[in-house]
Amino acid sequence: MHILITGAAGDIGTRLRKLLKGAYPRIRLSDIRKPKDLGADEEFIAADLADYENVMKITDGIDGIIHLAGHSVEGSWDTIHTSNIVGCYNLFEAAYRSGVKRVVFASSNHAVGFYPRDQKIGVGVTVRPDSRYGVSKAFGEALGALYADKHGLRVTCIRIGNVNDKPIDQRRLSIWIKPDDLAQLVRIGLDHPDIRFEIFYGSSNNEAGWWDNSNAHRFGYRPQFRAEDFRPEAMAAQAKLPPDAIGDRFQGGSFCSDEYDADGKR
Ligand code: 15L
Repeated sequence: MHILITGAAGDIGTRLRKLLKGAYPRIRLSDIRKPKDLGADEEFIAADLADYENVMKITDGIDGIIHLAGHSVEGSWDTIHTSNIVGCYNLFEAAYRSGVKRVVFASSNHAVGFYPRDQKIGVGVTVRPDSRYGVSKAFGEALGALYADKHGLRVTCIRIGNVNDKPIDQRRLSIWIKPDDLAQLVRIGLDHPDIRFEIFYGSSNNEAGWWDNSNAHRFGYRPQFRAEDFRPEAMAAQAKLPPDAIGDRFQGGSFCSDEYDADGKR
């Protein structure tokens, strides 16, 4: 398989390309900027996904795509629209036209961030985005479903929690994913013969988790890392954070409280 990683110069892209190197001998990297640590043996093509011709170039000859590119936090509508709506549409359309077989889409917990923390949710719930960014991830999931159902692409959307070496506060004890576990989920999306359109939660083995990830388990996902191993340090870091009444109520945290003015206004 010839794999393409978009957003390869970003934090997740940088971690994943190292973890996946042994598994896929042919990996093409793409981003607007060149990764700082690009090896002489690595294939890189610069591309702006808002430009469809660019996207056709990077998808040419590719079998499977790990689509990480885009604006990765909340932003202005203009930014989100260009990077995450137009860019994501171009990616799926070019993948289809280029004969790509599989796409693994980096969705986000922020597509469902307005679920309260005391509710456990599976992949069947209605999306409840907590930001324009979250809306763009819900849009990407919907596009993935369309290209899977209408055109037969095999699409896996991973609602990624927080990718890091360890959980950095109380919220992240529930949504943390170690890069190695994310690599395991990505490989299921690229390799599993029964994938058509699936949504997984991107979390490690988190006792305090809010997500029912049985769909990922059904495809063989066995997370190897436990957030609880880091509880004391995560809670010590939490104690230094200012209180956030809205953010602490909902799964999306500060993405929910940011610009929030729903209470008692109408
Ligand atoms: C995300 O989707 C973001 O890309 C990342 O920067 C974190 O904010 C993460 O969610 C999170 O919720 O911690």
